[in-house]
Amino acid sequence: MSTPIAASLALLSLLGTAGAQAAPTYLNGTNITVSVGPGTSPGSFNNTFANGATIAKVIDAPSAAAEEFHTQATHIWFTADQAGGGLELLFDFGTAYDIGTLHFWNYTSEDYDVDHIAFSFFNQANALVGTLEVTPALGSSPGIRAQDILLAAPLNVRYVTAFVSGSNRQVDFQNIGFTADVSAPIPEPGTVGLMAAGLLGLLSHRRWRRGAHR
Ligand SMILES: [Ca+2]
Ligand SMILES: [Ca+2]
Repeated sequence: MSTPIAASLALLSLLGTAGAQAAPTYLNGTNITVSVGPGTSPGSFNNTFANGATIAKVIDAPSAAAEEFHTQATHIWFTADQAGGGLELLFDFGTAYDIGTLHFWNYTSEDYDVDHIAFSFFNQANALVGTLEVTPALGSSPGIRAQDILLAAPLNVRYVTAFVSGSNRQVDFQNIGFTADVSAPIPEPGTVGLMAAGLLGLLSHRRWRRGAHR
């Protein structure tokens, strides 16, 4: 007899918690993947790449606040053959996230640091949902900490492409990271109203039927 009321209470409880945010997640090698994209220009990874086996060095920071030192084990160095060339990185988050902060650990001097990053953001269906051009700062020295770039959008991002380049063809950096919340579709106010109206309709219909059977 109380089933419709229980259902409506459960719905209200669900709506009440839908807007609550869990703590943001730092995305790194434990929960996302990275690979070298086909848009990478002709060039050389010098001595830091091992034919792609070590590209995960760009997502190995344990947290957004992590400090890294510039060693063969921690960074990627790419040299494009021609001006304008660069390294394309493809990130897969595995599920959709709303990105809150972008983190970039750059090299510490102009001779080799990254001067430009062109980001493209794609949703679960691989549709483009945003782009961003970044001119990153030099990395701190000697311990390299991330430059944090706050983003209000894009939302619902699963795939990210980053084209990383240097004005002198040199690309050297430690990590790219993202702080993000798992995307949670929240019902539109109109939808909530319709759902509530539907429940009320169900309740009154039950009452009407019970009354009719008396
Ligand atoms: Ca690293
Ligand atoms: Ca530079």
